[in-house]
Amino acid sequence: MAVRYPAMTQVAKKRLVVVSNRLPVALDKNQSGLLEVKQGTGGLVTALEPIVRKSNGIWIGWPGCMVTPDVKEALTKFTLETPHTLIPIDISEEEVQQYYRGYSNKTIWPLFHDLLGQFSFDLENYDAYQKVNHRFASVVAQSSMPDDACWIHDYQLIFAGQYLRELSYHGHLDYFLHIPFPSLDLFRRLPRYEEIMHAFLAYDHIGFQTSADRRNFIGCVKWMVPKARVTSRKRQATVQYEGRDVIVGYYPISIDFEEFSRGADSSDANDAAWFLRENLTIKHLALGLDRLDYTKGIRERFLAFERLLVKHPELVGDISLLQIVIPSRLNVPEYQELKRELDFEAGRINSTFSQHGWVPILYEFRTLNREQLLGHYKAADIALITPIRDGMNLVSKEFCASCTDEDGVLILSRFAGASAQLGKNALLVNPFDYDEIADAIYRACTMSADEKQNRMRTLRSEIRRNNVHRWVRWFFKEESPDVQVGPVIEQNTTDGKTGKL
Ligand code: GDG
Repeated sequence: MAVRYPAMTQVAKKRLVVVSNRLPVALDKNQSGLLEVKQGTGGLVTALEPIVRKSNGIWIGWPGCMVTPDVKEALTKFTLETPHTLIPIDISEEEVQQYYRGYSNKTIWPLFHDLLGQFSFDLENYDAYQKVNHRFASVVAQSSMPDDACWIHDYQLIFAGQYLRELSYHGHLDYFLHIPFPSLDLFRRLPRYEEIMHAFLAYDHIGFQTSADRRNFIGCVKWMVPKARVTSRKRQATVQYEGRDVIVGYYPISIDFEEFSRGADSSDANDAAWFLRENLTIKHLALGLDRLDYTKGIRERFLAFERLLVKHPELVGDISLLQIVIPSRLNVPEYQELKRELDFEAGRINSTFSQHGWVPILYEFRTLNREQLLGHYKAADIALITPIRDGMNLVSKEFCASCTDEDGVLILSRFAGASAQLGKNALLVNPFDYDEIADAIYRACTMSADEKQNRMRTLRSEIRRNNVHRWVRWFFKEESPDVQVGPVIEQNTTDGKTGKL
């Protein structure tokens, strides 16, 4: 008979132990050379930080640097001022190279984003990945109690659950994958895939971003683990494996809608938006905002924007693409190469089309502070979000939440997880189809105010309802989503036809 670990309900009543590659903080030296700990940014932090605090919980992760005595001291001091505890994991420079830049980012990341061309495998990196996962598991085992709710996150820590089991951890283990899960045909290219699959099945509850990811995973289980018995219900599948039940569901991550909406109406955000538009003489501002990553389709977006200028010359001088690229993984050669490509394409397009007082692509390689981020969302008429593949894409949701005047248009890739939820009222595009993107931008520029408002109002109410707080409750089975969010939805394609994914 299948063993059932204690069911994870009422998460608020349990102490939450969140485990992720990075701690939710950033460490920086101030002007006097003293280490300062600041709240980190990004979706995971925004989503989980308040919940970990509320449960007096623990967050276990790598601080992004060696755990020296002054790092420990700074983290302890920070922890004393907050109700939750941060526990740093020490990872050597060589391990960062192999576990993080190597196996996590050269093997799993490209494969899971369907990009076989970027994918490579190295046994030493795989060994280091397992070793570091084991270290995470040991720290979790030492720091948590069986009654805690232990929630492990993302592709860097697939093996942590299995090692916890080997360390005789009997508590309930939850896992959430933030990136897509590939099809069987791709997953089977991963050397030693049986070991990875076995590691996944050590968890009690696995969450994916979309129903397509869950379906891919279940397809792999059926093919690779013939001994497993799978029963599927509407939103959830159960895998019976080695005498245990593993629940497999999908829970599209979201954002704190109210915080973005309120923030976008603040005077700071409005000033930042005004400042941004003040010196631009254009009618339409399209915004791209992405981490430097080849999955985000930034180069393809530049080429699609170039196509727009050729196809619709009446927009020359009237529209610019403001592309913010946030520096990321700069120690990985592929990312350095991508940066060079982007610099080249932006330069080439600008030198071809620029006119006195107008530049087609405003390209900035930097991080924005919160007010600037909100100001950029607020100032933009169009969000051009065209990843080649993306687990969810929070920027698309943040843009809509910040669009309090309901006058913005969201252009979204069909291959972003968010398209399953937002596809009806966004203009959906294929990131490789430059003509389709060009036409969608043209359509956004010529759309009536009424249509913009209807679309944006519906997008905002969808995100308001299914916000990040609901995502957490939904993951822990305390609440259901407000609507059916699966990939089989009616979608308005950019030419107005209706199609099914
Ligand atoms: C992974 C998956 C999935 C970005 N630049 C600045 C800034 N950001 C914040 C955004 C947003 C977050 O970072 C980026 O989230 P995304 O979802 O767009 O992308 P990934 O970083 O690739 O995240 C993704 C996500 O996990 C969550 O599950 O959606 O598919 O790849 O929140 O606002 N924030 C500030 N300044 C910046 O310059 N303050």
